[in-house]
Amino acid sequence: MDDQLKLRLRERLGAMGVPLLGVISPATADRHAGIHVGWTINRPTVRVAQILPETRSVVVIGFPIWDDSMDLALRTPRGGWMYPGYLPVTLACREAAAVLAAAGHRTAFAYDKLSFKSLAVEAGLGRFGRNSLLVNAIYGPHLRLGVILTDAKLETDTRREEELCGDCRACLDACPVGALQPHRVDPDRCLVGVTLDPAADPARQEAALGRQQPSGLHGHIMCRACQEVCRYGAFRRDAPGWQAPSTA
Ligand code: B12
Ligand code: SF4
Ligand code: SF4
Repeated sequence: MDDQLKLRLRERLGAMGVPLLGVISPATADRHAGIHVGWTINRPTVRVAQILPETRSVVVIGFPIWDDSMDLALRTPRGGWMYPGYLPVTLACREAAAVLAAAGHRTAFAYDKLSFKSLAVEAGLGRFGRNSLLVNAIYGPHLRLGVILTDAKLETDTRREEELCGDCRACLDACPVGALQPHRVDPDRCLVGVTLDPAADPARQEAALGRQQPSGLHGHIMCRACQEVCRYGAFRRDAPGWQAPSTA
């Protein structure tokens, strides 16, 4: 067990603005294999050994979102989409890989092959909110998640059992298209899902786009109504004078 290595990961990623980092075992991660990922992905999540056979630890990180620019979806010249707001968490995953490689360890990334929200719950980063997102008591749902598999044996973390949502249903009521059932989003209704799905009907896509904020660039700010109303993440990223929460 390499406690120093986990500490080093926390320090290096903390310096990049990553406050949330948890570790789970491959066995815990594998409990969430076989979940069907729908939308444009349309295949089940896999066991970690199918990505990195030597996996001994699964590192889950959460990167806070605090600015409109991090919710951008930009049109690529060839008509696809890219998401600049996912760059920081990608860079943080690479930094984690660099720290682990310097200690002689192998790493791999997961992208859409694992259920990130389920793994983040297992790693103690937060709980499933009714908005179907991982909700953390400090950062709310305003997070991007990253997962790094490694052959390093790191100390594992545990789930948090505190109930966050209580009787609240604000996100369910806030969704402009009724895409949310408690803990579940319908990707065929969610404005984000409809807009970014290349197979969606163009007229529905156009209508969905019209309901989201234009960015003035070649793109738009993705809908986040179900995040904005959440009582967690009280730092309110759009509030004047907002200051980054401490990375304790
Ligand atoms: C496909 C996808 C989408 C699709 C479909 C979403 C979906 N079904 O969850 C669409 C395009 C609609 C979408 C939209 C968005 N997404 Co998205 N998406 C994904 C992706 C690639 C896969 C998720 C998925 O479909 N999993 C399959 C489903 C069935 O599994 P699951 O949601 O993990 O389901 C488990 C839980 O729901 C749980 N569960 C279900 N009911 C209940 C009830 C209780 C009580 C409990 C405890 C658990 C529970 O059980 C399920 C099985 O274990 C992930 C990345 C990843 N690799 O995980 C990002 C991801 C989930 N998306 C993310 C984000 C941020 C968004 C958007 C805000 C858009 C954006 N700015 O990027 C919106 C939010 C819409 C919403 N309210 O959920 C983040 C979530 C961060 C967070 N705080 O949770 C992720 C993790 C990407 C990332 N790297 O950060 N997304
Ligand atoms: S992102 Fe918008 S459309 Fe999608 S579930 Fe949340 S509020 Fe509804
Ligand atoms: S808005 Fe309310 S119900 Fe929805 S995720 Fe936040 S606390 Fe839970």
